[in-house]
Amino acid sequence: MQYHSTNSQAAMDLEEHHGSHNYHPLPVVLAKGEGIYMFSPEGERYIDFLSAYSAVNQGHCHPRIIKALVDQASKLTLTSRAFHSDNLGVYCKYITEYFGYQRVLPMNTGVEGGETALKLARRWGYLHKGIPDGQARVVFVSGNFWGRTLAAISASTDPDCHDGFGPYMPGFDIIPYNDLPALEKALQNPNVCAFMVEPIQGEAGVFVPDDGYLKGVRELCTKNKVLFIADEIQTGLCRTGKMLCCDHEGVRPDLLILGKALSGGVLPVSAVLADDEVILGIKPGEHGSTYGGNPLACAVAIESLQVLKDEKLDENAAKMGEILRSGLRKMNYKWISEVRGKGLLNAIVIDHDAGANAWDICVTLKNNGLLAKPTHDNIIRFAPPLVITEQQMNDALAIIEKSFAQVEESRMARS
Ligand code: IF1
Repeated sequence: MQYHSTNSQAAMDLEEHHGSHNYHPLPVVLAKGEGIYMFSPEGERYIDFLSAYSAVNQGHCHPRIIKALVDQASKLTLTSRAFHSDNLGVYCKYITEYFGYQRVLPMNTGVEGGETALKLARRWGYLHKGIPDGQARVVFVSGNFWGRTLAAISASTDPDCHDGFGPYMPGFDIIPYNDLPALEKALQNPNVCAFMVEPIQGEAGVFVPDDGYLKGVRELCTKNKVLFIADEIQTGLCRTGKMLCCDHEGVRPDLLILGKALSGGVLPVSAVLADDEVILGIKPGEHGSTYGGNPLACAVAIESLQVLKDEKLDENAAKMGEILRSGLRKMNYKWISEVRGKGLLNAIVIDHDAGANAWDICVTLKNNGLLAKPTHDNIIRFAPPLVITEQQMNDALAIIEKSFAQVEESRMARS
């Protein structure tokens, strides 16, 4: 039985002819991952500057996480929640003490975490805020991204995510991001049960809100008896230089959604953390998932979280992020209109009118051994695994500098 293509072109051809076309990948094929690197079937080495959208914060195939996976996989992978396992309770205790919440509801993908958070919030609104049944509303911000389900795209303001999939989920209000007066106004509606927001907007293009925004969100939600739901699926788990992005302002959301690097990029694991009043609103049989809280996920998630702490990946992300942004800011090409980010969640904004194209830049970077991908046409996200060393960061900056020089050279040749 053949499990892999033997060469890159064959791999791409098979995908083209037999797979769906819901992505437009960069023309590169990977066969092996190790730390910050991925390798093609032909053995070419690439520095990963996307980290599977912040799912491999601990680096590809981290030995401790793989060991936890293999050990557990050899014992018991799935019981379903129809029965108990010998490690779900251990995981629940570990993760709730790790983040300081009373309880956790374990799910699989990030969007299932978001859906779960919204069901918990609506239920809380009916049970504890006196919202009339079926009238609960949730406030989101424009530019939000929390997945691809019909509820998630119902909240989206991005036509590529939203359009052509109606009818949409009712009960959602949209306000501008980073706008506390707009939030204060929206929360005057007594039927609002929750405000869901990313502490830094990832997909929208790494939008970092003003200092004080998260504190303001916390205060307004408390004042108006509205649940503050922080979607830390991309910003959490040391990515922005703190364990949680909310930690930069010392705020504690009422519901914390985690995913992606919760499993170190090994299998889908997500979680919603909250206290009793919120999480116990859902009774037995009212919510769940076949794989939610499976023994394999529990074992991998414990080890993935422990690695973050043992290797101090929050501090490394903060330090390496400073080096990355200052290095990028020295590359002052006129077609780079902005460099922004926090920790190792960064992006550069490309000014296409100045004669450079984000996709072409990413192809040039790929040809020079670094993998990144544009988001929203003109924004390139730079988000390497948090295990990157200073030497490796300098190597990456050298590749970026070389690539940008090549882009500039071809731009000049065209002008
Ligand atoms: C794709 C984007 C990133 C997320 C936040 C929830 C989810 C995501 C903040 C849902 C997922 C992924 C989805 C993936 C590409 C990637 C992505 F470009 F789509 F938007 F990271 F920015 N909250 N983001 O970022 O988690 O259900 O995927 O596990 O759909 O193309 P999921």
